[in-house]
Amino acid sequence: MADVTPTTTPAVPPAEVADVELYHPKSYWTKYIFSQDAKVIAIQYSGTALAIGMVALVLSWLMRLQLGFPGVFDFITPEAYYQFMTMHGMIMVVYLLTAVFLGGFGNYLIPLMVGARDMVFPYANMLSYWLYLLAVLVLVTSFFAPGGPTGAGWTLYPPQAILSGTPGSGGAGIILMLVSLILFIIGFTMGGMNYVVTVLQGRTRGMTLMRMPLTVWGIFTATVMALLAFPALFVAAVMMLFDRTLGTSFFMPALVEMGEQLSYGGGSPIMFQHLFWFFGHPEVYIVALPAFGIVSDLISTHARKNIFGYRMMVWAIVGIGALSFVVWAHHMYVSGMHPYFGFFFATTTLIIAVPTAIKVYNWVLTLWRGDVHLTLPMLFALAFMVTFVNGGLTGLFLGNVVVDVPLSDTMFVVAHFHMVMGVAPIMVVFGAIHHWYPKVTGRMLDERMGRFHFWVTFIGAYLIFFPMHYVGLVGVPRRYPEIGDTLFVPESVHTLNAFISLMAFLVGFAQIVFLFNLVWSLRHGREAGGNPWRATTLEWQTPQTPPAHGNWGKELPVVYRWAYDYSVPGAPQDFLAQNDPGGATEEARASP
Ligand code: HEM
Ligand SMILES: [Cu+2]
Repeated sequence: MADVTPTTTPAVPPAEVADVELYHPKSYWTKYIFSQDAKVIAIQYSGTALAIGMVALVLSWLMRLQLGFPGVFDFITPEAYYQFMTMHGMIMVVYLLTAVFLGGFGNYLIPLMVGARDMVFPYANMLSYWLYLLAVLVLVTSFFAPGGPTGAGWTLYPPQAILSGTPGSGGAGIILMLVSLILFIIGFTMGGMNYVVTVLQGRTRGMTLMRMPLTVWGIFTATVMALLAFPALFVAAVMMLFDRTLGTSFFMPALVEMGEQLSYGGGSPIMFQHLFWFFGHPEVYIVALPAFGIVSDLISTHARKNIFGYRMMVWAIVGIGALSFVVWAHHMYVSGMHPYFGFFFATTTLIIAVPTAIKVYNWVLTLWRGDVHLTLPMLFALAFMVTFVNGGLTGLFLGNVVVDVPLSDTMFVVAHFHMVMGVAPIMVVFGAIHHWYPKVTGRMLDERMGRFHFWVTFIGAYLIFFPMHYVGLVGVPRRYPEIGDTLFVPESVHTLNAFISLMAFLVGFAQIVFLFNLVWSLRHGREAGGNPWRATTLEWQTPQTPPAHGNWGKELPVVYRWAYDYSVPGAPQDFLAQNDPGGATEEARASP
């Protein structure tokens, strides 16, 4: 083993902040509903995100019904298709994945993993959830608004997003979408501020930054990124709202619609694209970095091996986070930009492949000769690695201007981003839920339902999205509800489309089994005990499971080592928890 544990510091540094007096809930309402406990807020965030995610899943079925069997289902008009598509994309990216990784896992894991009693600003943390819920409700309202939800595509490009030809532009659809995003961002900022300050100021004694589990590094870096990226979307949403309601022209050029000169003039639609993608590209990594961190910890724990190259992993996370702010215009190669400009963005895009590849190598080297237990968290982590590398490889195609231009706006793009930021992070969400469910509930998830769910979802996702690359390569455009008997489209595409749709239903069904498992195991799951995976990180060392209010009882834990002391020779249990002072094993470890 090349990588050795940083040795214990001789004197434990004093705590960075004094132990705080927590808010003590006095009633059922303040304990479970308007709770300031990060653990309760985490469950609220996750539950809401999974619920709205189910809506997005149903919308994807409706789209697949239309694409697989065009003309059979009359109620899916082209307008409805665009509305389903827009809501599906936006919900999946923002309201499900961002919310579940940061609001859900972030809230639950940060305080526990760094040895804090709670987040630093619990009241703002509570408000964060309620604003998120409000944002979700406003979004859902748009389904029932006159004219329905917006059908502008999840990118909401003006001018078309607010022009009358687009579904949801005349009524309240687009307005509700923008208001919902604005609320989401305000809510997220309140939570995000908490995650950052808690990591920087709330760590317990001995928990140096370079001893934090990679899960915390991933969520922390993603939060910093989100705090920098969401403001771009925020101002874009506010300006578009003004364009739509007050008649300003931030993004609106002079336009003639149906022979009629509109009152707009002088604005720049391309400016919106820049603002949107300045948010939109980092958004991919806001979802991916927590996934990277979590996968690292899952692999290490379930292979009983220290993570390979911990420091490199930390710097790769931070490096990817920084680089992803200078690649956004690779989404705009066909916007008419100057080719040299495109060259710059292609270069930065390909440079990101370097730290990303480092991470993948380190995961593989962590697994290499490990004692790999094929538990469900491990299976999902492996599935993540496969799908992420797969999606990353097609990203190399799309990152190059000359290859992207013919592939742009084809189903190849849809296949690419579903692999890399749809399937891959969702695998981590499932793996993480299987891993931490025992801590949250005290019980294990049912293994048989879990394995059924895993295999159907993993193989099924490939059967959905792999053929879609081919559909795109032969030229089928994205965002088309129907391609009809277009000359260049071979018969095989129609057959595949039907096949893909059937697979989408199969995968969807497996998700219902997963949700059922979550509820069923609450009462019938096997008792988990405090540390069923024999893991080293602090959340597994709490005096109670599930952890009680304030997490740690009387004394905060003291940290003596990093999070990856697995298979330690001479250790009584094969691992040393972060708060284990060790002792005799120290020499054993020094001489491998
Ligand atoms: C079984 C799972 C899923 C299926 C069957 C599915 C299906 C689809 C379909 C049919 C489209 C429309 C393609 C088009 O006409 O251009 C689409 C778009 C999209 N999906 Fe998914 N999807 C799934 C999961 C996800 C997940 C997990 C994400 C999270 C990132 C996601 C994000 C998106 C986005 C961002 C769009 C683009 C919407 C737009 O073009 O405006 N999808 N999906
Ligand atoms: Cu991008």
